[in-house]
Amino acid sequence: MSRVFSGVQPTGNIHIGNYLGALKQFVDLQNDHECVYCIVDMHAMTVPKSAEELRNSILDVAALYLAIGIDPEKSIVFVQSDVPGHAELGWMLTCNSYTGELSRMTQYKQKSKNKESAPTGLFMYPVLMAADILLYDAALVPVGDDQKQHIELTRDLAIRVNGKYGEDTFVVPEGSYMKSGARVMALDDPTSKMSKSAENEMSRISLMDSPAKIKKAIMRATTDSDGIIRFDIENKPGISNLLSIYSAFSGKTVADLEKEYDGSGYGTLKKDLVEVVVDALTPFQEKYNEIRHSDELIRILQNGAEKANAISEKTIARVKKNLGMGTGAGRKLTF
Ligand code: ATP
Ligand code: LTN
Repeated sequence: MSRVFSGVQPTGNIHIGNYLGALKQFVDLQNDHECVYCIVDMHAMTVPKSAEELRNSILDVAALYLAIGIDPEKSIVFVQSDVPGHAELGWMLTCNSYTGELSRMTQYKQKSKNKESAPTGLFMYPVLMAADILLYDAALVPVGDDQKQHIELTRDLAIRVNGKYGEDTFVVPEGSYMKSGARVMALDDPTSKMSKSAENEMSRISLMDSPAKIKKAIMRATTDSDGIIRFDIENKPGISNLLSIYSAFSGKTVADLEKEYDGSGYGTLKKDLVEVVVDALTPFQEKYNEIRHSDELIRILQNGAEKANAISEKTIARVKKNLGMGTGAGRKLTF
């Protein structure tokens, strides 16, 4: 069984973009893959926040993982900083990366824009992400479209190190992207991606939003004025985004939805979409409230960290051996 790895940052409200682009795949992949799902708190530190906020967000994402259907009996669920291998491998990869390639990362360019001095962590972020993936010998990485460039960098680093130190050093991973949902756009501006950090609350639907908030955001969603329900990202980005969201939640194809709503107004489509989204999110919210403050949640994360550590230590031992580092002393690493 090939291994899957992915991570979500514990930063604020997880939205339907995160769900449809990445999290939904996490659930689907667990039946025929060995899945490792991480809460990447070291990545979240690239944007400053208080200790309390970070700790709460970690548990929020952990509870959400379980609420959407990640099964800890099937998948490993853990917190990144509970496994020291991420930081160790991060340094080994840092020494094999170039400042030029990191400067070209669009996420870094966007997030450091208008800042007088950009945090070093933001610059190094993609190398740590590569370490996350390579640490688990993952073959497949389910993510949204916006992470494609980071996945390419991960592949480049793996291939580079393998070329220098031996082909058995790293498994070269592939990204996995959804057909509908890989890039969910903001409801108030369908030309930019739905984001946790956008100021306007109505630009997104968070997984924990109330039916009233969901209704308000969808009914207000920006559309064009020609009144025709047709998928055409270029000319009709608003309606196309709503059709994609509808399709991803309902399982109906966009073509079927176009037929179903042929001749209907935007209001009808939006009203039905509210129902589809509310019906999909309600069971997640119920499960979330059940487990968010339970001891069970902590036990699952501890158990997950133990299993993740066992895999990580093997990779670290293999990579250190290939790179000529250390002696194997000080830790239970067998070379
Ligand atoms: P944001 O940009 O909303 O602040 P993020 O991309 O910084 O979020 P994560 O929480 O780490 O942070 O993202 C988790 C997963 O969700 C990633 O795989 C990412 O590609 C995916 N994702 C984020 N936004 C979208 C979107 N609008 N559409 C589809 N997938 C998305
Ligand atoms: N960079 C990702 C989060 C992330 C990740 C990973 C995803 C960190 N490490 C490893 C997949 C695999 C983001 O911002 N969306």
